[in-house]
Amino acid sequence: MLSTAEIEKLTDNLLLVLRQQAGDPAMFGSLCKELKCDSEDLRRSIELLQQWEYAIDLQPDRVSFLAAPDLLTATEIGYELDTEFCGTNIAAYRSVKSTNDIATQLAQSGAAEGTIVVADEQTAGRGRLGRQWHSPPNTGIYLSIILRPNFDAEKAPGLSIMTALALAETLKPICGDRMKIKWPNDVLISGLKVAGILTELTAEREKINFVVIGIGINAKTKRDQFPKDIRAIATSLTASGYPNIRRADLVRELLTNIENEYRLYCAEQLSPSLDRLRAYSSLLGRPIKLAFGQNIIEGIARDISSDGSLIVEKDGLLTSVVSGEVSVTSERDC
Ligand code: BT5
Repeated sequence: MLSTAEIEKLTDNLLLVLRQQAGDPAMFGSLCKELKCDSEDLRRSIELLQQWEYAIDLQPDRVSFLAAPDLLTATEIGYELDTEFCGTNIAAYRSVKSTNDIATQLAQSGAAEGTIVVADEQTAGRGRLGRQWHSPPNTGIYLSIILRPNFDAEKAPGLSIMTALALAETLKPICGDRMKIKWPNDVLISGLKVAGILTELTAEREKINFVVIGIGINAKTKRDQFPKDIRAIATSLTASGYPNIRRADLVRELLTNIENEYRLYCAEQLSPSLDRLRAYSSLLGRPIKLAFGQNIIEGIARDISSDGSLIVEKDGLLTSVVSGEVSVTSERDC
């Protein structure tokens, strides 16, 4: 009889074989032959798949794969993932304090570029400046990716908006023009926040050791599941009218887009992406209030520069700000 670890391996292989059959039933005998196991272990594997909520049709002598559950497991994310480095190592958890903390620990112990940490729930998910990120189970995507860029730390701030661009490219086929990027780290649907990004840098002097980019996406949260204090500003894909989301599919698409955008960024920062960023921006041309450090500037958001800064015009003068907090002050001039 196989050990638990061996059964899990067998189950992964069984899943691959069943999926390749695309709904056609597989005979027990031929499965045992192909997977080099006996029928008892095959049955244990099938039961395990059913426990994992895979829809499997089990007949006395045959078995067919019907549908995969909406789980953020390494198996589901890795299935047909076609990237070179983003997501080739996946650490998947049911519940963690913060995926950024785990990714930081993994990076400190040498994890490769592109390693991701993903969780179904966070008990201490965080945003920027110590703020909270509401991270309930079974609804969201909480993902951190480790990058080891070869450029100096001063070029790192643009990585947040680069990631927002990758998210926008991922959500655009679902949400179309309702989806916008709010500089520097939010993605909105019809003005409500559906995703946020937290970039954390570990550097010595000017040399980057590694960067952890944390991404939180509200996929299936119902409107009344948001805490009262964010209900008026937050949304999810489901709450915005897109209920048929499989989170693992979304993560796979996102990893592909992050890899593409990161390659561009390493070569030329945001220069090749500025037109797309401008088109996705929720701020350009609008009157805004921008708080950065101890400063506040009120003016018109005019542009985004190739390092990811927002360019604000006030009294004919242009100011470039690398990171901050923006609110739109009025709908006049839009
Ligand atoms: C962010 O911060 O938007 C960054 C969020 C990053 C979360 C990911 S999840 C995976 C990884 N692991 C972590 O621990 N974090 C990252 P910020 O711009 O500071 O926005 C935070 C503010 O957004 C809060 O103060 C609330 O007002 C609001 N907020 C909190 N939870 C939200 C949610 N689920 N959806 C929409 N808005 C939320």
